[in-house]
Amino acid sequence: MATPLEKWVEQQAKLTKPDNIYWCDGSEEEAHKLIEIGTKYEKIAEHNIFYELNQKAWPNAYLHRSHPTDVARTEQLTFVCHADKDTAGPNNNWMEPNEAKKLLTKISDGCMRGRTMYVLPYMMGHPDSPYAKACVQLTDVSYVAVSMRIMTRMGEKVAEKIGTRTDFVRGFHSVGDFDPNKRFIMHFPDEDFVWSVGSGYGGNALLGKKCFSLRIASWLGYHEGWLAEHMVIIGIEDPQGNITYITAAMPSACGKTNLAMLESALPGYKVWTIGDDIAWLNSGADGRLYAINPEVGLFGVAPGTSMKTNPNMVKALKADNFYPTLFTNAALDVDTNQPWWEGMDGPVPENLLDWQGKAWNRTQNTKAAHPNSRFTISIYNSPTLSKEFDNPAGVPISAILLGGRRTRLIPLVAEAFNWQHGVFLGARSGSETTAAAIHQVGVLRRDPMAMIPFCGYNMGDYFGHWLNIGRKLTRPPRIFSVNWFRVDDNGNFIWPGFGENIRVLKWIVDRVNNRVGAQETPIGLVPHQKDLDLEGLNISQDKLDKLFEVSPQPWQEELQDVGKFLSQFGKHIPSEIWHEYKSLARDLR
Ligand code: GTP
Ligand code: SPV
Ligand code: MN
Repeated sequence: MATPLEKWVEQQAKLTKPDNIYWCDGSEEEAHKLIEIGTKYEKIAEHNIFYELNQKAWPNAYLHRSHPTDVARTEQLTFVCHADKDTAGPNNNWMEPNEAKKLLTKISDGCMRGRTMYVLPYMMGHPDSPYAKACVQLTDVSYVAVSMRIMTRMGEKVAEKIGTRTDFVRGFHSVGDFDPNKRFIMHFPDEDFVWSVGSGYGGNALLGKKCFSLRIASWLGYHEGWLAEHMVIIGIEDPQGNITYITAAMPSACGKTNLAMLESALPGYKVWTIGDDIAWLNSGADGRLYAINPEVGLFGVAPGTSMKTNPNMVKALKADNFYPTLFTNAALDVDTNQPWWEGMDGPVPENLLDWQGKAWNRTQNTKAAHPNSRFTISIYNSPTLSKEFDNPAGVPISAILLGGRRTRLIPLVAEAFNWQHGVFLGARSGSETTAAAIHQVGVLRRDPMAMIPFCGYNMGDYFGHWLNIGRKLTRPPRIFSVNWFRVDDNGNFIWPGFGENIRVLKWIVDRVNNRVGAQETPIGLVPHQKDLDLEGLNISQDKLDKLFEVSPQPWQEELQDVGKFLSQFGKHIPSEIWHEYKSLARDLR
């Protein structure tokens, strides 16, 4: 008798007609076999799927060049198919589920012809965690199979665990023919099912990540009383050896991975990594909020990564890795066979191929590495991995940071007055868009809690859910807004960022431990400058003042934009949010 899992695989194979079906066991040998196949026999556009890099300088590392149209998430092609549009909310594209399936059935018919269907059983979350979820993804490309093995706990044990059960999360993925007109990333939240065709890119194709662990999981959390968030999880160790755990939500390409692996510029402080992208948050029996990272890999932005900005990541990438490391759409230094990207240490190599494999030189007005080029690496390679990483209970959270990329207005750091005020602070957040998704870059958009592309249901209800979670917590984390990206009149970042961000984290740790006071402004509590350790930094007083300035007029304009955004959600916006909105509008007058 076939199990429900076997039946499902068979059904999908009948539709997509692969030449072979291969059940992955998740072993190291298997990963190498898949890499070999991808290196020798499989192509995307004109390139083999994997290309072996200099193994001495970058052990176990391979370069992958994606289809040129397939370099970032495609939010306009991403749908959340609830039974009704109102449940999906104005924050999501929506299609009626049966209509969506009809469309995808047509597109997927025979799409795996000539290919192998890989069956990937994996867990999101530590298997001993009550919140862990057993999942199975099907895919027709070795790159995705190998990536999923790095990013998730993948292996045959998961298939055994599923056994005859029906309640596993299903992900169907095919790269199809990469035609953007036949590219869709569709979510069926009521069936724990994701169906993605036409793209091999990270967030579109590694279905355990944004698709399941955020869009579907946020909907599960809404019903089950927990939160799935686009957040870093770190422990901050102070010179006394005490560790304070925090999470931080920041939109795509706005500094999460760098924060997660921060090398402290302040002596005695150390940051321990638990997660760099996704946090599942549950209330604990002690009235505190606990966080786990459902992933086991990092899918990081390459450009800007260097010994100066993120030495821990460079060490992780260069370590003799047990798991393979993949570089996607990086440039290639022909003379040394090493990957390269803008912002890497050292001089620009003489002989570069750009991310599409074409000869490149620095007189060209283009980037050699794609601005959204990435690396995929096991979190176990990180020299900063927390000893709590595999603790299935998670870590208790003392502070939640809500950040964004704001060249103007938003101060370096501000603390919310309380949980409700903090939820409003998150709801009014915005960020300037980046190359992580295909759209115009550098445009301000509203992005509450960094979840606008990832909240799997009506965002108005999501704010209500945050408020409810706060009511359950007797010792809620404090909520802070942070912004590393404010610029001066010449367009240069005022704050040095990266390892220096520890100075802000130190203030936050001091606040949650009631060691320092703060200054009240209409938007929240900002530091007394004397309480910020700025020793050794060279920022002029007027620029420093700018980092904390709260001037009413631009804030009133911001608030108008926020009001317009929130109004779209109509009756879904909780009255508490409008209450906070009005009280800020009043205080700014
Ligand atoms: P996703 O993987 O898309 O979720 O991105 P992320 O939020 O993890 O961002 P990441 O840390 O990869 O940083 C994105 C870009 O911002 C990189 O080019 C970094 O070099 C840059 N960046 C990160 N932190 C800072 C900072 O503190 N200051 C400045 N100026 N840039 C930063
Ligand atoms: C993001 O865009 O937020 C990422 C990359 O972390 S992806 O996994 O593609 O979503
Ligand atoms: Mn991310």
